[in-house]
Amino acid sequence: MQQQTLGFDEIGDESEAAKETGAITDEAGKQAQTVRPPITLIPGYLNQAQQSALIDEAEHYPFSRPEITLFGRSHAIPRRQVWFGDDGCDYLYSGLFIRAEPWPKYALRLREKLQRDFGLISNGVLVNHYRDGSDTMGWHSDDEAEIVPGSDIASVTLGASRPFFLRHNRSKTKVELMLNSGDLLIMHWPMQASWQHALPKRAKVIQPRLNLTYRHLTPHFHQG
Ligand SMILES: O=C(O)CCC(=O)C(=O)O
Repeated sequence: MQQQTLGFDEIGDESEAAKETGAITDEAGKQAQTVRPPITLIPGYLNQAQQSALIDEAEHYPFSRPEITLFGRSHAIPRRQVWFGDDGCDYLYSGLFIRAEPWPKYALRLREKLQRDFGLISNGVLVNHYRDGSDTMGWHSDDEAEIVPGSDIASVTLGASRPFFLRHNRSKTKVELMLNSGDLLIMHWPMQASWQHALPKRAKVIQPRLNLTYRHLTPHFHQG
């Protein structure tokens, strides 16, 4: 790895954090003017060197493709994933128990940067690796019981650009964002209570994509 000794802010930060808010393309016409997801999109939050440091580091992440049970049938998830977290910050979602792996250097630096820049506290990160546009994430909310009430979720994209959908549970208002490499999307509390999100398939995308979602969990939730 090239930037072994450098931290995120030491290798430069050309983002204009918190200055920009994401452009939202709404597909639901009028309704979207009154029902909007509580999100902040910061394009180019990570500079090129910061992105490369994370992409290089992810070559060594212990990814796996676990099976989940849907409608009584078991399927391997359509992407690879790994969960890094503090001691006692294990995660349970879709019936899948994921033990926290120790933090790698740059994933930890990004956690610290998010806290410095936005006061965003997290103690775990789910990293998803999509080989190409056929790997995907279905509609869901990040509303697991161990997520600390009031906490925001920070999602950072690296690699291929992919559209990201949000859908309001009641009105079905749909919002589409394009997430590009280096972008940061903050999903503010209580978005997960009334919106779902998804990363749809895109046959034309041939490049890989990484996504890191930083979450704040109640420690030892699954050991009590
Ligand atoms: O890859 C993405 O942008 C979506 C990730 C996601 O929805 C999640 O980790 O809950």
